[in-house]
Amino acid sequence: MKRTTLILIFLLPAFLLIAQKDLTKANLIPKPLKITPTEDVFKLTNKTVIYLKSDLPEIKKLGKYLSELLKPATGFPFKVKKTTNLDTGNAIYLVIRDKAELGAEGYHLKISKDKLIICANKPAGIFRAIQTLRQLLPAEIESKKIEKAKWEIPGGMIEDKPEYEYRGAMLDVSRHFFSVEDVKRYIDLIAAYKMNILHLHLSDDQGWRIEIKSWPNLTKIGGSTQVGGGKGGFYTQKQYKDIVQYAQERYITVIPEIDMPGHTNAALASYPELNPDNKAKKLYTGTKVGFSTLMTDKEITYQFIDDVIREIAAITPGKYIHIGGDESHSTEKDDYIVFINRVQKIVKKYNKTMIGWADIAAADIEKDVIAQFWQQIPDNAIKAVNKGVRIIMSPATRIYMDMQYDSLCPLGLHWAGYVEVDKAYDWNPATYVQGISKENIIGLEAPLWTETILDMDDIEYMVFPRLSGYAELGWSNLDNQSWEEYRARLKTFAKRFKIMEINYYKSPKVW
Ligand code: IFG
Repeated sequence: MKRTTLILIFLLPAFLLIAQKDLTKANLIPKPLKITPTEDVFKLTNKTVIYLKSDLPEIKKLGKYLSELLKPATGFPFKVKKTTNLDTGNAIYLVIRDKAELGAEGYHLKISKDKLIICANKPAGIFRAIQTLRQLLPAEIESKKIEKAKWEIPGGMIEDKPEYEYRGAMLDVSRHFFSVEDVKRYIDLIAAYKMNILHLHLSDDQGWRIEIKSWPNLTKIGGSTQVGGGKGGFYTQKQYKDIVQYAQERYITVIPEIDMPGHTNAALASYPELNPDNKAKKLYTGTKVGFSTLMTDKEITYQFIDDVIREIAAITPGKYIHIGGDESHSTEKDDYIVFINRVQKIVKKYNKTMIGWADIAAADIEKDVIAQFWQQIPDNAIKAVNKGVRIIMSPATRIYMDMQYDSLCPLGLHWAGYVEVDKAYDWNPATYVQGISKENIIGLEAPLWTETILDMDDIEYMVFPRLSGYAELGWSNLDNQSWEEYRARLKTFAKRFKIMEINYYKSPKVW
């Protein structure tokens, strides 16, 4: 055997050891803004204490969240204590400090031999930093039972903050209904990648999923089935508030969508008076789109919408309400414009900011409205930009998670093309559409439509591993974006997905 090979074989273990110790070699997704390594190593031990340096009430919850995250796999107690100084040995410090340059979600993570200091301008920054800390530890940290692993973190400084303020994932709970528990699992999974928006598609032709006390049949009848004829379901307002609270504790804002005037068969099946012939529609369990419309010329329609938006706004602390507006193929264009213009006023009346699929650009939308780009042809989104409206980038050709990975994929559709893991990652929202530049973009969102998605395993199969790439496109600076470099990081996440029991797609593009 050649001398050089022999030398390499002997040096390899040492090299691997150094690699483990080099913070810049850590496999982090989304990629942080700046990493400066040192020679230190911070070890978690059964003596490690979590110290809180802030009098914000939320800081205690964050300490508890971190302690509960680290305890199961290590078996260490991770006591949480208040402190006023930063020099009490082997400790993790959560510190809120006025650092305007870090904004709402930025953080510094400083790792030395006996101290790990997480510092942020706002509590959300502490939460985002904790997601980075999870990935700096061996994948075994995600285990719910005690694991043998080196609980060590390479020393240095991570300075990080997001590119976009809106980094979302959407779940269509209308085509197929998903339990509160499934939605909470979805929230946990997207939170681990620093997503900060959960858009819930709560109504469509096949199902109405949110209790409206003034129109009870919407769930009694409209929530009673789903695609394929299953029993459907719905969230009581109490359950919806529970989901909102769970998301809020992870610094994720819930955005409810009531799709209108199209995609409304479930509502039309619930109330005869919403129909032109005063006859309730039949419940629909197929997957066609564009065949339904509310009566845009009848006052009862706007009373209905006012009641729905009033009740949903009252249980939605986030500033956005999504009114859909897509595929209204059964609504006359002029009627559609009148309708959207009136709905816009209703949303404003309840002090919320309106989001709509970019189809709404046909109407006289105001500058504070947000349009969600989704179609293969970007005309609507560009029209919205020309009206001074900001854009959520959700091009179906890249970020629709119900698109099949390839022609063999057992789930999903492919009307917008096949989206393998490389195609999902290898684009830049800021340059993807001529005429939509970075300052027009509030952020991006990955929708999962569920015509073909039946349970949590199906959700996880379509969402992972593509979601981690979308999270990077929304959080990280993409100046040096490279599929090959990202792929090498993603490849190491298989172990983490397995330990988190995520039913991810083992893409041949990665593994
Ligand atoms: N388009 C429809 C969705 C869903 C989707 C499936 C939008 C905005 C096709 N509207 O995407 O309801 O059916 O890929």
